[in-house]
Amino acid sequence: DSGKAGKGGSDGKITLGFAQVGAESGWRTANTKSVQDAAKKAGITLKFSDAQQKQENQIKAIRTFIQQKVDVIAFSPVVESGWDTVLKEAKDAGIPVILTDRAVDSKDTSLYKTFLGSDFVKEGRSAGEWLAKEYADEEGPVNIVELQGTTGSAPANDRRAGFAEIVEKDDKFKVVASQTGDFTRAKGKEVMQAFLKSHKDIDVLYAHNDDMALGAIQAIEEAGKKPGEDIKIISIDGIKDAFVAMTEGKINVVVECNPLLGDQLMDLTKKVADGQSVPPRVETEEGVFTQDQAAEALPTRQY
Ligand code: GZL
Repeated sequence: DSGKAGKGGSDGKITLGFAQVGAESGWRTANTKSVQDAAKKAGITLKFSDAQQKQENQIKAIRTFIQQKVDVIAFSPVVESGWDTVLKEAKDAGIPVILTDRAVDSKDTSLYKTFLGSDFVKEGRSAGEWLAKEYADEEGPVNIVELQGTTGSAPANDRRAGFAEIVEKDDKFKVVASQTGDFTRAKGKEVMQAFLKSHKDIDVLYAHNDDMALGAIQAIEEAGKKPGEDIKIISIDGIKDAFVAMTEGKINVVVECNPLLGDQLMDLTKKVADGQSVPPRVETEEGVFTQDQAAEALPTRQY
């Protein structure tokens, strides 16, 4: 065939090439499972690659999908920049691209059909708004340390910006340290250990994801402090382990970031493979959970 994206492979089934970031966090593994389960349910043939959080591996995977003449390509860009060349190659090959979870900073929005995922700036603002309420009656200073997500990634950039937008409104809030923990438990623990060594009076940890918060909790306890009390913790994602930590009083608030994008992705894939137009932006529904809600919500959590 002309290699144009069309009704699908020889068996009439649509083939989707999915280039995943990696397996760095509980959120990511839940996201992968959601995509794989949804593809099966939708009768879509899935070609899946794990880039171990390296952009060059994601670019290689996309090039392989192009050579294999898949019908649609979807991926979660590990960082925002550096995608225009390979996305142009997909466009020239007539293969439509769907962005899931994370966005790219390409100026040319014709390089992808839609972006399905959360609004990370909103998530950052929700984190800041909880903090502002929590300390409304205190004059401060409130010393904050921040564990950032993967450097250059949309969630790290936007969660930082959204949080800063709110806390910068009141100069009692001071971000005394901010560094990447690369969204992993191990790195989150390591960086929190360093924060604890260089700052004696930390009041709050703002972690861009639960895995780094859970790693940091180990460091805080090993330093003889009480997470959730001596150091309040704000986290993002909403994986089960974070809800358990809230029931133990170790995390104070979790801003949900929904990884269960599989079904929506398959619906968009079918439409795009069929040449139908789709909305340029599909935003995921998600909430905010405080400690008092954790026990009741825990049994309902799907990831
Ligand atoms: C957010 C996603 C982030 C999660 C992390 O949508 O890209 O990557 O917050 C994951 O847990 O590693």
